[in-house]
Amino acid sequence: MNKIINCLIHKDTTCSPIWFMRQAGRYLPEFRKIRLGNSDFIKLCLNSNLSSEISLQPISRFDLDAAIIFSDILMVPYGLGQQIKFEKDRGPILSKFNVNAFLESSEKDFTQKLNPVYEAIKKTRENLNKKKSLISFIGAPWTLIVYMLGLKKEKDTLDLSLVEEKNEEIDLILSTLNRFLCVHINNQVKAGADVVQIFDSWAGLIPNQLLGKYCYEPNLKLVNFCKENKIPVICFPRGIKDNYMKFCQIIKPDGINIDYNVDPEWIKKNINGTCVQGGMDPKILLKDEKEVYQEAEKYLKIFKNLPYIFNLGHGLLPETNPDIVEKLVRFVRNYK
Ligand code: 1CP
Repeated sequence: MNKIINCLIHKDTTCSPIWFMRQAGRYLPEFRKIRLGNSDFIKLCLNSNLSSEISLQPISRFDLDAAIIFSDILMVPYGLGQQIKFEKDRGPILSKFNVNAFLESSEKDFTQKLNPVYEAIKKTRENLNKKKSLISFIGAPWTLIVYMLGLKKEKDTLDLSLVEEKNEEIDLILSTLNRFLCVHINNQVKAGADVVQIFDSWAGLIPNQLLGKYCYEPNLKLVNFCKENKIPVICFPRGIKDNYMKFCQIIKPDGINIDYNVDPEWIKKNINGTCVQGGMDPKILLKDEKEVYQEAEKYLKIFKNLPYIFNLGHGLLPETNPDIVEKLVRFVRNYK
């Protein structure tokens, strides 16, 4: 049994397993080299040899307990017919959403379109030490809908009037998306992934009175699907502040990733039994070594003798120096 699953499921508290969100990405020169020759990001995600190689890059460098498959949450809207472009410094741009084409999508076509992702998982699993987890992931329905319908305005605020205007369309999309996300989870697990992380990166934009409908309910359905299929699942409802407590009470995931605005002492008191993951601000990794160790120690101390997976409160930043990542991994490993 590997350390991450032991921690998530059996609540083993004897070690803190470690991995990082965005551990396969732009802070690594070997990733940038591949990216330079592959300007179409979606095509890169669909190149199973390269995406498996990228998933394994951080594993060759650092003593981590998990690989995360190199893919993107937007592969699901892609599989459901939307065109996606990534423009430098602008983030993803999606073609206009066509509700009829979306509702008529077939599971067979979807699986076929995303088959290279599953092939990449197979290849990665074959080349990964059995003691390490292979994490697959999905975007939660709300976060995907934010991109699919372009609900975000400048400066990462929500266009609430658009949400109200599209209320019925969003309801229709939610149930269909849920079905395809379950297919995607299932396909990834069949290919060899042993943990699922659900990224609800824009949950923090949802007004309080709509959290039930757009965050809790869709996450609960997906977590229950994972539980029925005995797949350990970690949720990351980024930015929901005090509602992390309610989220855990309602959804009861195996693991909860906290963001860096969550007070770790507060979460420790308020969610008994759930394995906590992450928390440390990725910006700290741009500071000097001493500060990095101090901050890491803060989390390790607070969660000592509790099921805790070391990670960050969001992904590693592209400016991060890989040497500090290596030092941090060693620090966490040697922490007693
Ligand atoms: O080289 C590049 O320009 C691409 C940068 C990049 C990378 C490395 C993107 C574009 N996606 C990824 C890979 C990725 N995305 C992974 C791979 C595995 C790993 O973690 O190492 C994962 C898990 C994701 C998930 C993802 N994509 C999320 C959820 C996590 C989060 O960051 O909140 C989101 C929101 C996306 C959308 C996305 N993909 C890429 C960009 C620039 C964005 C937009 C982010 C935004 O709108 O701020």
